[in-house]
Amino acid sequence: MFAAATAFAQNPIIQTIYTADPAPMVYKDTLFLYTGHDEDKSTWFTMKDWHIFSTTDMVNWTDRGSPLSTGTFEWSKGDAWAAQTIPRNGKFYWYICTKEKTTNRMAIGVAVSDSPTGPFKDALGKPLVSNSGGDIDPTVFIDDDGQAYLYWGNPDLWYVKLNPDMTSFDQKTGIIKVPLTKEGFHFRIKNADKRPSAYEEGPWLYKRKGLYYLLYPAGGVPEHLAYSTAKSATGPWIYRDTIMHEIKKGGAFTNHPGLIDYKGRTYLFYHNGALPGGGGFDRSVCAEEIHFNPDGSIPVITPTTE
Ligand code: FUB
Repeated sequence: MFAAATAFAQNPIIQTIYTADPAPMVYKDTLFLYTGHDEDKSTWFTMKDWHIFSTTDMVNWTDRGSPLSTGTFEWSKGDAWAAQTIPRNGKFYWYICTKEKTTNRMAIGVAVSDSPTGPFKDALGKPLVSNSGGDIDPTVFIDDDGQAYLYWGNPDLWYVKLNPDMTSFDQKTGIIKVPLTKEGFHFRIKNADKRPSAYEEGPWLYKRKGLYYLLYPAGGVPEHLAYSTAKSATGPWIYRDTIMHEIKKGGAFTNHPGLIDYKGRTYLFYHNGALPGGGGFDRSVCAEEIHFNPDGSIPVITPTTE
């Protein structure tokens, strides 16, 4: 048994279903965890809905059900991939990616609710972004000056400045492609001829003491987690280091970061294949408390299930 100061649920923190692509959100006293849902043993992702869990102590988790599925979006053909929710103006905006019927490519949509647990409805009735075909893994961030940003993408990394309504973006700035330079995202060794950097997908934005952190799965398959930092939410990004090495146990070849402060501590959420029967398409969400180094860098985190 852990002492109270480090009390923590056993990883994987959700043991009733397979979950993936964790996106934590703090609202009032509660940490809400928005996840994807891996459904069965297959040779590709079988994901039809998104789920919500919540905790107030990082030990006991409450299942808040699944108030959002690909069926919520009339324009979706299927695939409930990575997503993230954020509160603003008394509403909750859940940015998702799913396959668009008309293009047969992934696109980004947004659902809205008056409550963190739903019911959610499609805010637009059409995608918010249908851009490159690599429109997956949206992450949303509101800076201290109130400007909201949406980053996403695989293999390219894109962002927009969201308007205050959170369901449209600044058309003057448009959709910006982030330059994937060696300085920002570190040169990858595997498939170096195919991609310019280690950045893969699943970006997550976080700010601490005036420094912006961009976390992301990196390095091809199997993915590890890495991060870059910048002095503004739009970069330029400087590559820092690996946060979590490739997870060998369980066979999950993807990973997906979500970093958040809660009750004076900082937690890294990620996923692996550690639940019995788990694997690359049957993943499970885990969390680790992290402690920044005095210079603001993030140490390498060892998953407790390794
Ligand atoms: O869960 C489906 C996809 O796998 C996500 O969109 C990626 O981030 C990877 O985790």
